[in-house]
Amino acid sequence: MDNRDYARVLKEIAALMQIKGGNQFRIRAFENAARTIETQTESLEAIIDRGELTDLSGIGKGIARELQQMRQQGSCDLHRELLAELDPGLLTLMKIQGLGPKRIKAIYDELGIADPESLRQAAETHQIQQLSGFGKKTEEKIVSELDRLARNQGRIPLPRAQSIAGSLRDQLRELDSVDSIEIAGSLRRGRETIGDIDLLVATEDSEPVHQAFRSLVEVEEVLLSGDTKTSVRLHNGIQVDLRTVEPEIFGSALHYFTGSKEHHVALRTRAKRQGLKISEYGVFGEDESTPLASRSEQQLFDCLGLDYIPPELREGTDEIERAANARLPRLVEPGDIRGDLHMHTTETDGRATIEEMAHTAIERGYEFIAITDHSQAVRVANGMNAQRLGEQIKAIRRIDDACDELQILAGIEVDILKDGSLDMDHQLLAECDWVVASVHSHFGLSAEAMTERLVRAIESGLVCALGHPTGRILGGRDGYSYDFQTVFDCAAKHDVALEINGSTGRLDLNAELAAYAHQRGARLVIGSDAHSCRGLDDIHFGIQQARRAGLEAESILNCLSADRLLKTLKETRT
Ligand code: DGT
Ligand code: CA
Ligand code: CA
Ligand code: ZN
Repeated sequence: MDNRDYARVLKEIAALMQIKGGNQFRIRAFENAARTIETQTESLEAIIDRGELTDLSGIGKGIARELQQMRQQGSCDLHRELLAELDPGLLTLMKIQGLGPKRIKAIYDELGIADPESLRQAAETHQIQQLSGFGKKTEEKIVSELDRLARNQGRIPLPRAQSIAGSLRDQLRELDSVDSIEIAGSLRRGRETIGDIDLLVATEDSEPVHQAFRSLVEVEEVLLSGDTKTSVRLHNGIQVDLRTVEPEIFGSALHYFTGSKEHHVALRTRAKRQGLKISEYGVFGEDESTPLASRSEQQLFDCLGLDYIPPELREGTDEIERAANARLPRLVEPGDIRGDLHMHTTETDGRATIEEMAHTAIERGYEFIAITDHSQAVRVANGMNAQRLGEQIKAIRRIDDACDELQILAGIEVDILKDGSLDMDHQLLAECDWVVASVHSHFGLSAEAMTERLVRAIESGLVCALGHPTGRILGGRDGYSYDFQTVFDCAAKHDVALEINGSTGRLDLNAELAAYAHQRGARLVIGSDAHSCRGLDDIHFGIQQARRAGLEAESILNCLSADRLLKTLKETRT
């Protein structure tokens, strides 16, 4: 979670207490604490980990306790209790502009409304304008706001934005006047959700580029268009900004439009001390007409006396200090990945056979893969019972024997049942080379019960990795709650890897939790969770989140050679 997430939860708590009719001082305290966190330039998690939370103005012991719990569990009891007592739908109502906590309380108290659908009905039948303090205008505003929320459900998941941006980039790259083109902004940094897409073009002749961009078939509406910037909205509602610059300043412009804003603030502060100025036009010393660096990002960082900072680390945390001291991690790269340990085949819900998956893996240059089809508890996926797994293991061994270029491991994605037991005969699990254990049901357990459930699975001694460890659906369902520290520590102790699942709907673990898991000493594994040959590509999203987590190849299990992987597994599973 970043500082904004912590601040948001505190604000929601304040609003929920207001709706419930809580103590005004306490409500004010939560609002003030949220403001303090929002204006912090340092990562709140670093402050929590140093135990310096209560040094911040407006953060007392009580609020500090909630924040620490959020750090450990991703959520806090107070927030959960308030939502359980009132209604989770209230969180959506809070997104409606013009409806502060006081008005939501009035609607809730007078009409018992706590969700957007009932609110729409009440507004359309003119019950809202009859409440004291509400008028016809407010009622109309509520309806149009509900429409806006329904249309644009906030930020776009990274994988979706990536495929749209990639296609726009590839079309524009064809133009004669385009020297080079890059995706910038939060998408280049690999944030898991994207506000809008930013494209940057180097060109000597910008007019035809803007013209072509405005005329793309994907474009619904041109929001603004000038010599250097065009903004459009696509038919799918996504906004795209295109900027054009001269090739001489492409590096500094790319750096500028990649962001983040927080990274820029920190970098400018440092440059100022060195008597330097940074802008999208370059790094400047005394002479403000000729830049000292501007053509490439590498030049720019060289000029500032910094190691090159990869875009994934440009979030304004501690990357600049580390770059200044040659202490940046050597982030894992696609070429470091030697195999993929999470994929499905036609045996359950995949669309390709074992042979087809193996063939694609060879084309990708992998040394090994594991076939991990579902166990029977996942009935919708046609999960395997013990007999089918037995046959599947034999089939995998047979295909592996006939295949010299690739080591194909016999594996399974076994379900972790409600009580933490594994949905498969233990003998057969022991026979598998690789066992991913995942939760696919009973997401609503209490944090305590979920923690016990995961711990029990880890302690079985049969599991090699925990699959998509939080169960969140990107832009959809939140992950289940449990005590991350307890589970990650337990995984570290038992040499069970935690997965960074790259499939487009998940990105799970996310970067923050992956960094935390690493900090707790757990090993990570990056999996595509492919359900087709093409699905193997999704490993890239997992790699990108691992990079945002600051991870190096040596922390990642599937960067080992096949021999070392098998040796490690043998040592840890007996
Ligand atoms: P997003 O679109 O909300 O996911 O996040 P970004 O980071 O893509 O932000 P966006 O699209 O507003 O701007 C792209 C980059 O341009 C941003 O990361 C840094 C740079 N930038 C834009 N506006 C400002 C600004 O007002 N100040 C500074 N320092 N940089 C800016
Ligand atoms: Ca953006
Ligand atoms: Ca933008
Ligand atoms: Zn799964």
